[in-house]
Amino acid sequence: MANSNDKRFPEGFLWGGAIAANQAEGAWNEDGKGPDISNVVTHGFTKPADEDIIEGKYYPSHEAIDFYHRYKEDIALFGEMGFNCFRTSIAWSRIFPNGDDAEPNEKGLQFYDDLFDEMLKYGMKPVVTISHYETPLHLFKKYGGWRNRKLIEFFTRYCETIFKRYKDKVKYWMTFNEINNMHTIPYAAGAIKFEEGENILQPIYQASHHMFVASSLAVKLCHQIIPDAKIGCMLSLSAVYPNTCHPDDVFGAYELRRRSLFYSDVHLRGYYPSYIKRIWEERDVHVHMEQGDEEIIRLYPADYLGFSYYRSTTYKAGMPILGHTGGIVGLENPYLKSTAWGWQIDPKGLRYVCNELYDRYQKPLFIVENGLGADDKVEEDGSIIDDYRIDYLNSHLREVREAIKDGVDIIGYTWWGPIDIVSAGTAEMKKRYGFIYVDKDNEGNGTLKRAKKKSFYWYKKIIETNGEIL
Ligand code: BGP
Repeated sequence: MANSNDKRFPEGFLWGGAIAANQAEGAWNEDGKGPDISNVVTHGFTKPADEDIIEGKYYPSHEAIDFYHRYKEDIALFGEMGFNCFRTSIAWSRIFPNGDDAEPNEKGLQFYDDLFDEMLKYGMKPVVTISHYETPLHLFKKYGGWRNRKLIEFFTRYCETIFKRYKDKVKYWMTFNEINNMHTIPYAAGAIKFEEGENILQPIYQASHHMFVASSLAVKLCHQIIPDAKIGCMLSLSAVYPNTCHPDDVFGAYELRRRSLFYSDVHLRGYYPSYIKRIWEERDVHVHMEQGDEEIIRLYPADYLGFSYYRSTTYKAGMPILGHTGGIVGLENPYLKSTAWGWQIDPKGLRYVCNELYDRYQKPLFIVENGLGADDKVEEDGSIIDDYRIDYLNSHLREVREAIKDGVDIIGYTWWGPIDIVSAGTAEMKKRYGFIYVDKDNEGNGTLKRAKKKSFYWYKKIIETNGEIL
């Protein structure tokens, strides 16, 4: 920003939206795509998934919002809002249907060529998540997911294939979506298959190690194949506060936060932090590392930190920190309002997290998920007056602007779900994030017709003025 009362964001700031293949594309088994772990999920990733697809059962990801066939219409709508970037994931099993295939699936590669061409046609830089809760189901069933070191080889083959194929089109990459969710939703984040009665932290940290090595190998390959690209790590980093000023709550919140920051510490600093040793000892975790692993992690740290921010939660001494699944359940913060899904709305928390992360890493940040899920109402005349979403957008972007003024280097902002898509946590359609409404309900009924909400026109103005209107 030129001077302190300049309200515009920096020149070249990336404005856009973010989705994930499994929550939008549908066409779950079309053109050679193999099933991935999202295709056996019925009620979101916080509940157990089926081992196999059960004939006749409804799986939200099978059709999702049919982005696979409708992406040209949707990208045109994003272009109308003025996006200069757009984040989505490549579905690993479109490229390698089983994950361990020797050769890629050309029809899958061609789809993403066409998709990136469409984005570039509208001036949108593709921002690609390499693995967004979409591990090929076969890798879960045959290998037990990321707890098996073989996945490093399969992931590296996948990365080399897509880097070579899309090197002239994609200059922003990130490896694993919300890798710190290995502790809360290990099936989604690491496709981990657990054994009866085992200490679950053992496979969680062993799988995490394999993913750290794989991510560093991806950084090495990306820099070799696409020298002008940036490849980041990606974490879920909504804010965590102590429930009271009691020292036990304060230190407990600090420890809880560090369970997530452990993942960005390794990805961005390039070594295992000293505090992890005590955690592993106390929880009887013995991570096996092969010769050269720590060297790879040290030599190839991520270029930037991508993260999702939705809310803040509070921590009270005694609440579980590790080894639980199903998301971090905080206590009610009396100073904040909640969404219909109980997520506490905290714009200032975003400024706090941007400062916290930039102070810790001094590497560029990319806010690749921020948004409000709400059960929008369609009026008689077809309009959708989502002022609550406009308020959420304005209040969070104003705090992003404050963070930039605080000296934080922020690459860009992609609103999560610029079009209504399937919720990851609950698999619902009615938890709508979009500036664009999609006619589909939780049971899969609807025409899939798209409609612009009031927020569509507002985000367009924000981008047009590079934030000055905020
Ligand atoms: C994050 C995921 C996204 C998205 C988001 C919103 O954890 O990276 O995939 O789903 O959460 O959560 P939900 O869809 O459950 O509302």
